[in-house]
Amino acid sequence: MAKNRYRFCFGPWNISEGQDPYGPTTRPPQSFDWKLDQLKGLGFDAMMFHDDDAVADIDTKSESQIHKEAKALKKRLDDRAIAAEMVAPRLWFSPMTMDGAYTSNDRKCRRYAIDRSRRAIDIANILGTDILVLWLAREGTYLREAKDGRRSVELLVEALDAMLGHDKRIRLAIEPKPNEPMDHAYVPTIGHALAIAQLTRDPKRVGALIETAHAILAGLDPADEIDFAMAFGKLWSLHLNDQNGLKFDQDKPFGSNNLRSAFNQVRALERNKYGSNGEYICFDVHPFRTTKVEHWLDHLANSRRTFLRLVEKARSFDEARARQLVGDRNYQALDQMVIEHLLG
Ligand code: XUL
Ligand code: MN
Repeated sequence: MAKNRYRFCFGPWNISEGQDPYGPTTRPPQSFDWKLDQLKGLGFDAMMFHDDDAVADIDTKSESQIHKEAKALKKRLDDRAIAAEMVAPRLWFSPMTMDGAYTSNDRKCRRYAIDRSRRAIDIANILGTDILVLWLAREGTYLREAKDGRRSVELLVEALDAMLGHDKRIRLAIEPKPNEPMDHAYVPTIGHALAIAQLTRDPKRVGALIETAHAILAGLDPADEIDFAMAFGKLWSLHLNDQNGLKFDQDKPFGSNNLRSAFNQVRALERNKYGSNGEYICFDVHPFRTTKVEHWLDHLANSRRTFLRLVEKARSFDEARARQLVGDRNYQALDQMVIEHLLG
């Protein structure tokens, strides 16, 4: 396999139990330590954390208790030589985030969201990462008349400014998603994320995370989203997975639905040298609901394997011949060349 600079990451939620809105779990829960112990053997280097993956029941704990538990986790990570890739405040479970977090119509709830984000930044510091991921799960509406869209942009900027002010080194990576759980989200695409960055007190420290499935849900080509973010030097993290069209967020294994699109995502990462500043390839993938316990980790191993095989495919693609065909405007031959290359 070609030598490569890539390092890999997943989150504890990616070893999930199979629950969906219409039925219970299909696999028994596993402990966090067990998940941590699987990571290296699967060829992974880092774990990503929601704030309450790092410190359970975070809302019930004092600041000093939170710091103490985060330090204990850091030691467990160090003992296993596992890095923390990012921390993300989970702003979609609490009753305080029922109607949005930073854009809630209730001032007390907005205050809660900002305070919790500050605590998540402290945890990131302790775990040794400067990346706070913001998936803005409930920043949107179930019905448009419920919120003022212009005011919501101002509230988002206020919240980002409070986070940037809390810590001079933290970088905010916004993870856009157009819908689910909301009808319409306020930050559906990378363009929205990078535009909102410009309104903050320190645009240099506000960037983005692209998730394949989220881009597809927005009707966009994930490879174009990657090129766009990287043209601004703003792709600081990545959630590769797959998605079969405009449905619920499926988080399928990378390449599972559209191998050609996966190839083009890898090509975009290759041409932009993603990873050369230490960025990780994270797989935000879930096992199929039907998965047996003994096959529970295969979606992670398979996503990584498919990714590395596509790196080889990207590197062995006949670029000179492709340029010739582009010059000759012979896109029919180019199309077939890609198909033949993927078929091997
Ligand atoms: C939701 C999603 C999240 C974020 C982290 O669709 O992708 O798991 O990646 O909060
Ligand atoms: Mn994600």
